[in-house]
Amino acid sequence: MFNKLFGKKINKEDKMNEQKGLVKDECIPSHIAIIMDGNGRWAKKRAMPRIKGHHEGMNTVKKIARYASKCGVKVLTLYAFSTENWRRPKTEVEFLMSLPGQFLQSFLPELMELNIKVQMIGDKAELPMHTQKALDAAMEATKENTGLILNFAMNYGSRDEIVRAMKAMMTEVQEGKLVIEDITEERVTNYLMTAHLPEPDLLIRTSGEVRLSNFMLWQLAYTEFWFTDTLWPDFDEACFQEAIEAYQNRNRRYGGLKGEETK
Ligand code: V07
Repeated sequence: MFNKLFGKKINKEDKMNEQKGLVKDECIPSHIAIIMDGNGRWAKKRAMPRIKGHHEGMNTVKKIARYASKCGVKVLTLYAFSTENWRRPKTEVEFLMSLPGQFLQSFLPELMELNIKVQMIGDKAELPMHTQKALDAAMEATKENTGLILNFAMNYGSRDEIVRAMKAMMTEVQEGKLVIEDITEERVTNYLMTAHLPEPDLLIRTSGEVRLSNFMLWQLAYTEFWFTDTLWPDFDEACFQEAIEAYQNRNRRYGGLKGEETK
């Protein structure tokens, strides 16, 4: 273990990655989740309307998806729209709902080139039909891709997700398909919208806020958190790399402790 973490000779691949400015392959977090905060503040600082900040935020999504894919991250979950975001002004919500379509229109060729697969978690049925169509088109077009999973949390709330999981389990109990003794942590995990994904290794929140805001409460139980004051539209490859390196350093400090001790 010591050799693996500290004594590893720099090999050709590491050197190449260093030259390309990529973080080292070693211990790349498989699943990174991001709360992309600070778009409104970014616009306000420039005396621009909030929607300009959201649009710029979408460009950051492209940049980070590209970079995460190159680094070998397996899953990138992005909190794009929360169940609480409906309380924002109508024009702002309408603009946000147009972003999946804009994203797809401008980024689909590159998603295909990079072998990125788009997925989502959240309650799709409550979204406007044009947004649902854009999401469906993105997921359908990329469903055979085998690289990075770009997972958008859309109309997502963790408590809502847990309530749905409980209802589904209770229904099965009522129907006699499940007995209460069968309800384990593993089974609860399997009723969540993330059942098919590994748990996040690293959570990033931008813009100086230090809260979870109803994001993946169950899934983040053992995740490393990294907070930055950088606003999401200003977030770039170097910030992302810094977060990954912080994660790698923390893992290294655990000095080979595995399993329960690191949890
Ligand atoms: C949104 C840009 C990023 C900052 C946070 C809020 C604004 C990309 C998408 C998206 C979603 C699904 C999809 C393709 C793209 C998106 C919303 C907001 C609602 F299949 N960015 N982005 N969706 N923002």
